[in-house]
Amino acid sequence: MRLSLPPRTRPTFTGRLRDARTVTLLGHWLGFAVAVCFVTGLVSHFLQQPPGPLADRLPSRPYWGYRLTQGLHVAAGIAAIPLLLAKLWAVYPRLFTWPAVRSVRHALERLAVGVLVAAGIFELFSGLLNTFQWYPWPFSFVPVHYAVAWILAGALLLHAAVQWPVIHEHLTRRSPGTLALPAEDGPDRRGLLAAVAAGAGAVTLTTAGQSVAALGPLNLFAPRSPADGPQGLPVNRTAAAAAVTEASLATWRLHVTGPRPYSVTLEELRSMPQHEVTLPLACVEGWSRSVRWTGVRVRDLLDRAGAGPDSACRVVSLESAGAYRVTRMGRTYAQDPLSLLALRLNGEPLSLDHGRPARVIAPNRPGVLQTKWVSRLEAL
Ligand SMILES: Nc1nc2c(c(=O)[nH]1)N[C@H]1C(S)=C(S)[C@@H](COP(=O)(O)O)O[C@H]1N2
Ligand SMILES: [Mo]
Repeated sequence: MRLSLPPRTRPTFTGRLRDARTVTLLGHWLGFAVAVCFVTGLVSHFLQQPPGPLADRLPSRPYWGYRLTQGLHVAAGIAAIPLLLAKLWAVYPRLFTWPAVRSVRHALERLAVGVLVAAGIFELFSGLLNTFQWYPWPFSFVPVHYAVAWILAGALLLHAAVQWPVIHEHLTRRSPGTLALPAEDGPDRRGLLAAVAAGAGAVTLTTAGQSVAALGPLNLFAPRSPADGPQGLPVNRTAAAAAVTEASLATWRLHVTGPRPYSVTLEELRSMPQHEVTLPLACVEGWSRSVRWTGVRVRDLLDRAGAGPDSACRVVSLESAGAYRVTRMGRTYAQDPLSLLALRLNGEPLSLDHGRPARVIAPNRPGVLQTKWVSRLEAL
């Protein structure tokens, strides 16, 4: 245990760049990135798993809302990684503080910092691995990432409160009469901060192309290029993984339940009024892409089953197992004229991997809920 080394063998640190000012500035940036992640993560959580009474009130507009919040979530998380590494570099000498524990209060403070660091590392790296769809752990990503986010937020607030005097002092200090940084901020500190900012900016710009089309050409490191995949759109769960085959489609009909249940063939669906919308598919795993969808309005299908203008629905996929086989579409989404049971993507019939014969596409809705291979709509 390093913390119990006898005094003479403890390392000493002399670099002035690790002083309170650097630590505070880096903490300020990192805190901002973590706050963006936390807020956008909450948005994502509530759109995916709204508490009961809210399910029918979620906003289906702006149609690009989820794309924006999810893109920010992933970009801020990626930017936070170099910031966290720089911050840990700046503070790790404090691990060797001697005496290791001065008082009960000091012990609690150190414990809180330990929780903060562990939760921060866990959130950033589990999120990063999630964008690679790599789950090298035995637990389910979504609930654990969500729960640890609250631990991180609590530990961060506590840390900011305990350190408030230092934060306050270093954030308000300026050279008298000017807005310039204090004279003690020599070229070395400026260089360090500029390097950290450049690193955070570079990793963000070279990955943000996965959700920001204009940054596509700079997309060097993101696991996905949103234009790769059949019909120019990535596939998360393939038809093979979902055990949906051409054969299983041979007898396909869409069943719609409600006061006047009915079922239709694909031909019949194609002869109903078709609508065209351009909507993004915004995947929780970090990529987004806007494409043109053509199909029948969900609300027209529900109407025909005698469901009222306030009805929501349950969407059931042909897929026989899988966490997203059945999803609920609240009233605001089901009644939005942009919500389609899509049959075409960019003018062509859906490929099997994109959900042939029919899939859901709705505005401001997480990708995981844009159900593919739909076989039944149940009016609620
Ligand atoms: N039935 C079903 N639909 C599904 C899924 C699934 O696992 N099963 N995955 C969802 C996820 S996570 C995303 S991001 C989108 C991806 O759609 P795409 O493969 O057409 O790009 O489909 C969604 N629809
Ligand atoms: Mo997804």
